[in-house]
Amino acid sequence: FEFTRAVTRKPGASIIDGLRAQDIGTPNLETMLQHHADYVATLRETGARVIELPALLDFPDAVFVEDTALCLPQGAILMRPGAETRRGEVVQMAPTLRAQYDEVLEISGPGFIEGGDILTTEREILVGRSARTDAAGIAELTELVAPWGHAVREVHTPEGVLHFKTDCSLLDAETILATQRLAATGCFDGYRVINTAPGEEAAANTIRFNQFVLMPAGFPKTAATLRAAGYDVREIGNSECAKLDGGMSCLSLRF
Ligand code: CIR
Repeated sequence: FEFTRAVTRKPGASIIDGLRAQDIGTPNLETMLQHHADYVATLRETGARVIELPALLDFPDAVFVEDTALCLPQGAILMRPGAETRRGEVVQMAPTLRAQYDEVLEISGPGFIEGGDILTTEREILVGRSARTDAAGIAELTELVAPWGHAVREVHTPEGVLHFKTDCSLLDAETILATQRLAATGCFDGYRVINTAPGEEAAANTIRFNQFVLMPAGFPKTAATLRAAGYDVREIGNSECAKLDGGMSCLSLRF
């Protein structure tokens, strides 16, 4: 959770066409831009360098850069999104990562995998199978990261949940914030787990970025729990990204 760099991409007018499981309203670009600026400023406040890429109007979900790659200390791996409309975002991200890393590998298929299904902890890489990430994608990732000394463990994303990390996030070397429905599967046995408050499941997607935990605003019970546990919590507006099933982790690549 200690990072010197992050990559983000500005939301553009086409976000109104972004993918969503359920239509709960059209995202407002102005509001999303404000939230996004607040997010980027908070990352920068930690001293990290944030590379902000321009909006990509041809790809309505391109603001959710996390799904395009997995960034590890040894190198980056370009993903192969299960969502067909998102596959082209990877090519758009590649040059930025090639400029930052000596080694950039890629998932070439036939499997699929999206960054939102991957939780990297100090000891392993957890990958949730989901509607976007399949066994073949996970198998290819496992092979690619083995020479770098990383072990991959396949887990399951709960039914009806977009990505594994929609329901969890890493808070520190051994602590994970998770919804009860995900923690109940036992996938975090051996870690310390803090549960989101009942009714605040959407607070589970946070990021620990250097000294801060960035979490979506509007989940006071979970925020209070995290503060009581000693975390320096920053609440960022997420109302517009939430309409597209997006949250704190989706908005950046961190390394
Ligand atoms: C999608 O359905 O792909 C986007 N609307 C949301 C992606 C969220 N990304 C993430 O959780 N890493």
